[in-house]
Amino acid sequence: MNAQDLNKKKAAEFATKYIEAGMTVGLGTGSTVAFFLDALAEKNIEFTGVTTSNRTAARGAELGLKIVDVDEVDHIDVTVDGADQVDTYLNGIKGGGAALLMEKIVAKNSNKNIWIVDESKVKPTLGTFPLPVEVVPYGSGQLERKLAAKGLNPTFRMTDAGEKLVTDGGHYILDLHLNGIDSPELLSQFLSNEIGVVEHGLFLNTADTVIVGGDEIQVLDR
Ligand code: ABF
Repeated sequence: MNAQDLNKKKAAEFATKYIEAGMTVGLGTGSTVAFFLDALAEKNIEFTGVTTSNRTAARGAELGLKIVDVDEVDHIDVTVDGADQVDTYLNGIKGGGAALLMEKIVAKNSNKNIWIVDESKVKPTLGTFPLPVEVVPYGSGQLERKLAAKGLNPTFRMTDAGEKLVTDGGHYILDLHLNGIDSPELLSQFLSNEIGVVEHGLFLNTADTVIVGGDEIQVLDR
């Protein structure tokens, strides 16, 4: 296992300390969360998991975990998810796994949000990781041209087969290749107001705690 995966595993295993029997737990998507699911299964903690993607639901079922959809629970005690980039304000970029829409729905319906990341994800400012934007297929070509004209360098997320990736929600992803994001708040507002944008990967004021896996575990609280 390489150093990055080891650090992901460390953060994931540390996060199980926050899970108590009987909790409803939002489960994110990605390889760090996969380590978290494995660790939870090993601890045999009785909880109800709320999924954020078909992949997480399938993995949870393989592990014998109780996994439901977000509308099957009346509240979510805590959501544990990964991230692609986190800044010093605990704002983040998510969606590298193309699950940002359901992840944001679950996160915004959670009493507490914990992100588990390896130390390579933590940066002084956001933006060197391409910003995913989930868009309605109809009109996405026009939207791509508009975002390109704004200098946001959009590219469609493609599958290995060379086709536009279709998310669990039936949408496309435009990744914005930015050198940095001066004002995440302004960019978030701009994108949210664009017709055809379903959701974007700027998760601002969302994470309450970020667990960073490295030589030592770091716990960053908002
Ligand atoms: C998911 O975790 C996505 O939002 C994000 O892209 C991904 C990070 O993946 P990994 O844990 O594999 O680095 O929540």
